[in-house]
Amino acid sequence: MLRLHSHPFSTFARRIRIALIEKNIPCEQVTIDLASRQHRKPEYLALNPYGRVPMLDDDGFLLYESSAILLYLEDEHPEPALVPAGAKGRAEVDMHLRLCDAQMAAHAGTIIFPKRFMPEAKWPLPAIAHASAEISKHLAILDRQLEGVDFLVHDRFTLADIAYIPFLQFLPIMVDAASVPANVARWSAALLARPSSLETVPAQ
Ligand SMILES: N[C@@H](CCC(=O)N[C@@H](CS)C(=O)NCC(=O)O)C(=O)O
Repeated sequence: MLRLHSHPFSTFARRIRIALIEKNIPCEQVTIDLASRQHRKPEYLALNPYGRVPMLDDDGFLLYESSAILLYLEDEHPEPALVPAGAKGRAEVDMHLRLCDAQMAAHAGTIIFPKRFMPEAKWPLPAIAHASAEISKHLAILDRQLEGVDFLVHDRFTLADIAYIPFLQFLPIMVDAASVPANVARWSAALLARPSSLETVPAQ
């Protein structure tokens, strides 16, 4: 039996919840209460020594890091395929997963966490401005890659798109809306309108 340890507000866990829905994989959801620091308790650290969500438990096989979990689910549940067949398609998906983490998620955290959970007076404004500029640079690159296509890899919906969805949700608080390039805006709107996205929209 699959068990996903997650939290409804977690961007990284949302990637997995979307993939589970897209692949129609039954999975028990265990909420780890981040607010009460359940993720730092010895019982949870014994499962994931990094004390983060998501964490997948497949009959005792424990896996953390959302990108690794996405690829594991793909291998274990290949239909419907969310990675194109062949070395090139898989490598491109892997490249985008890593770039999403390095160029988007790393900076998004600097903005999303304070803006969602901290009073405005405590927002680290210089760090937020830097992160926002870095995200804008990345969006410009994505925009060129999305010219004339609907998805990042081989013009079909893949794990690469899923990895971005939780962060695209917060684009309006990360960059000036008017500065979102047209192809990214089109891609983002379509991804956020998918039933799997709508079913997993965080309450906050
Ligand atoms: N690189 C990790 C990041 C996971 C992560 O940072 N999760 C956040 C929630 S979105 C978390 O557990 N934060 C708690 C903490 O770091 O104390 C992944 O891709 O799974």
